[in-house]
Amino acid sequence: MLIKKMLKKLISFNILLILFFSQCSAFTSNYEFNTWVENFKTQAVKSGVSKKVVEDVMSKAIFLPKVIEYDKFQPEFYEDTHTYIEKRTRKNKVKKGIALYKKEKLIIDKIEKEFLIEKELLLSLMGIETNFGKYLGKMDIVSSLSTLSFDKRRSEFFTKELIILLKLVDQQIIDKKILFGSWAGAFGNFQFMPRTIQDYAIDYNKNTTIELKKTEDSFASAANYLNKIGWKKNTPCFVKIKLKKSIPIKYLNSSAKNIKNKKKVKYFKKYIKNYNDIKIDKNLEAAIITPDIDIIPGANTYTPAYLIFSNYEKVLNWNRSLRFALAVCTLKDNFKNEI
Ligand SMILES: [Ca+2]
Repeated sequence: MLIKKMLKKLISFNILLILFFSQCSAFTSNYEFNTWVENFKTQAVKSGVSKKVVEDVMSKAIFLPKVIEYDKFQPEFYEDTHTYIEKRTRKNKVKKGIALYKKEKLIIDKIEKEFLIEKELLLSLMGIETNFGKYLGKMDIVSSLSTLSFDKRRSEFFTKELIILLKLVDQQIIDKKILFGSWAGAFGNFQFMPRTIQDYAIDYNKNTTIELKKTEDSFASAANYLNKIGWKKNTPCFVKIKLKKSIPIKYLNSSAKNIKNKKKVKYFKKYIKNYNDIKIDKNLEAAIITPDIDIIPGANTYTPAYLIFSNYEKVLNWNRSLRFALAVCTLKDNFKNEI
């Protein structure tokens, strides 16, 4: 009996200890986060944002643990290519995109002509990013970006994004009341990060504000972005290929960060089983990607494999994920067959 009682006491004491330490660590991380906010505010003022805007916007910044969880668990890093593409390019998505296009035909056609960007590509990006404006994200972007800046892994990148966001508020390009978006700090129908807004977003309908949650400004801004980074209308994005095992491993890219070993398509002829079925200009510059290597445990080295072209790399500029770019170009082609 005595032993039982002692054991019970010991267990409840341990629970108390655990509670005490978890409170302590929450307190420490809150304290550390608040210290980070104070340092950041000084940095933001130094880089030219008015003190009033810095104080005003940053006063509401809180640490969001969920953001770190989302960041560590992105589907781009664990879903195999086939699943990733299939989930994002279904018939239902095509149907929804066509309905939107029919409703906004005049403006979308006008933007396609003016910026030389296929409407199918614009619809595809909007469909994949936000399911045509349905999932714009409800996160407070200032807190998302603050959390990711406070976190050590990509602090520099997100700190820069946050300073740009404050500048956009300071210059009255963005209204601070509408700063809700994705966990990663992206905003609007096409999920623009602050730097993308700064560099490429436009007030297309000239009513003095950039409205990235409305059709006119968001489509024109996305088209302007793709045009400026060099998307070439009516040229290919990627082709699926069947590789021979004789291909040297050095030609297989599996990282979106740096596409290596680009050659003319005809150079790869001896390594591609279905070469004669590929109906594209064989003098185009291409690279080979095998996106499942390194990500999917036990993935086959040679399949799936794709020849990718300059346009594909423009979509990587948008979002540096091999699967994302494949899904965008696949959905774009699905639209092409329907519109
Ligand atoms: Ca506008």
